[in-house]
Amino acid sequence: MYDFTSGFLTLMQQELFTHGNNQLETCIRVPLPGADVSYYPDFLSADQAQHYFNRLQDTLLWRQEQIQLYGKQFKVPRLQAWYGNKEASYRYSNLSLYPNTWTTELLSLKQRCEQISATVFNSVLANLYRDGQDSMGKHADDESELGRQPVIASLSLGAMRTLVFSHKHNLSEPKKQNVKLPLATGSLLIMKGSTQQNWLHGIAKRKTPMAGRINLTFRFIYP
Ligand SMILES: O=C(O)CCC(=O)C(=O)O
Repeated sequence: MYDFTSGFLTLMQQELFTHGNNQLETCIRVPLPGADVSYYPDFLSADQAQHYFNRLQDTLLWRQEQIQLYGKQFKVPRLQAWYGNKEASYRYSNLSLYPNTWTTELLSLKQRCEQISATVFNSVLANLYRDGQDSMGKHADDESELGRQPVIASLSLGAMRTLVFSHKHNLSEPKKQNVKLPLATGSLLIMKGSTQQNWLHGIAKRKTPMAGRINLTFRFIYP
């Protein structure tokens, strides 16, 4: 049984089930009201996770984008790369991302994520957090091109970082409403159903020195 040691998030339902290849997969349902979130701690072995981390760090076309907020330009506090099918361009925070062509590694990870989630993806946003100072502000993946109830498969590689969920509507005691989920290397988080309608999520900065982390979020973009 896992306990993510935060707020009300103590009761986890753990399931073991098999896939076509007869591999046993541990799945933990994260009990967020009005959300559908599952955590697979051992989606990749430690060796596989290290292999993919190195390959993706070395080969993806990383960029530090600039976004405009309140009329000012800011550098996004992490590196990013967008890959996918030709039709899958993506807009957020006044930023337009046009897809690079799939790499072998991304295609093979996409296939594994599709199998486990029984979903088709046509794109992936890769984020490289170079150290604890890199972060992602709280947001919901609720852009119209993702559809009303998107399925998002989020794969973590490298240093452990904590994903913080905050409820979008119940803000009476915001701190208490935060649910923290440490994401281990090789783990997969699947968000679906009404998760993006009801919850924000983000990665906070950390003061302590830490190694790099890559996160991949596989998505389906409606052209
Ligand atoms: O790095 C993470 O785990 C979060 C990534 C994320 O929220 C996103 O790409 O929208």
